[in-house]
Amino acid sequence: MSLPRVLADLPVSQTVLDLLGGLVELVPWDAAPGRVDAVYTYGHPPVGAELMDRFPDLKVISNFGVGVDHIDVRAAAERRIPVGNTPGILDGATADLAFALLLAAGRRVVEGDRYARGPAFTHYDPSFMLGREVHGSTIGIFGMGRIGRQVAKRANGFGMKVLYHNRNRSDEAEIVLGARYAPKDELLATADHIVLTLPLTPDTRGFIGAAELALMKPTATLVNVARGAVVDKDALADALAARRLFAAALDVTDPEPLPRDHPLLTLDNVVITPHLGSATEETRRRMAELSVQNLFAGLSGKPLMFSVT
Ligand code: 8YV
Repeated sequence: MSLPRVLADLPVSQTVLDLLGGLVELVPWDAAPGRVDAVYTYGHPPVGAELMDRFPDLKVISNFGVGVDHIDVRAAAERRIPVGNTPGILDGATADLAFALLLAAGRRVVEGDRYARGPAFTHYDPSFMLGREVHGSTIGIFGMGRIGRQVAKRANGFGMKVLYHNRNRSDEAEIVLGARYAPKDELLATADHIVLTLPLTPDTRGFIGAAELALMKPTATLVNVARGAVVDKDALADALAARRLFAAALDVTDPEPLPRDHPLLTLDNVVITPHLGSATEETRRRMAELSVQNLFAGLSGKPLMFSVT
């Protein structure tokens, strides 16, 4: 009997290859129509209805990651193809990175590193490279899901006042983490540090644009560990260049990478990381395990560990 054929968004990591154990045949993304039993994806390129129709034998789409904005989930549901993802296991790592970025933006860590390595650093100056305080300040979190709650937990440790905005109120955020729900505009106008942890959906595309940036304090920072398209990158570059915003830290951009001539890449008050939210050995290992479990479950017609369909 031939092995199940899995269309894979290459390169597939060695960890995933080991977990697959030679039990499937990986076929490249641009494979010609023919028998394909599953799709294994890392968040890019898109998985749309056309691809599903090109491979009518699909039994499962398994995503290495929690965000499935690149998959047409409705088209998959209509075709009864389960879509697996990896929620719950990457929240801590992603919240850690959000905090690393918040501290980096507020305290000018990356700018300072660049400076300390260069010839301009000749002596200590007490009025030099002043940042914005993190401890005791107000954090505003857009998106109070699992990752947002982990960010709030870290904010508690820093003695921050926590505001959040979400489609639904979160009892856990309010009762356990002491977060206060705020309308979008109030959160924008009040927070010293804003962290985006919300999924990309038609409703959240361009969620932070020129109007929202104009509401933020000029002393505020913006951290995005969600998806790049949640923020209007041109409006953000304008605000940062004009110092209408103190700093931004972006783990995600739209597109990734940014076009080499984009103004965000030239500004000192921006920190950019290459989509590292879940990038620790431990978390990536768990993501590999869960995504492969989802894949094998779908291939054998069993319920997935985690499915969004
Ligand atoms: C992944 C992520 O690294 O889970 C997500 O939604 O953004 C990251 O953890 C990404 O999906 C690419 O694999």
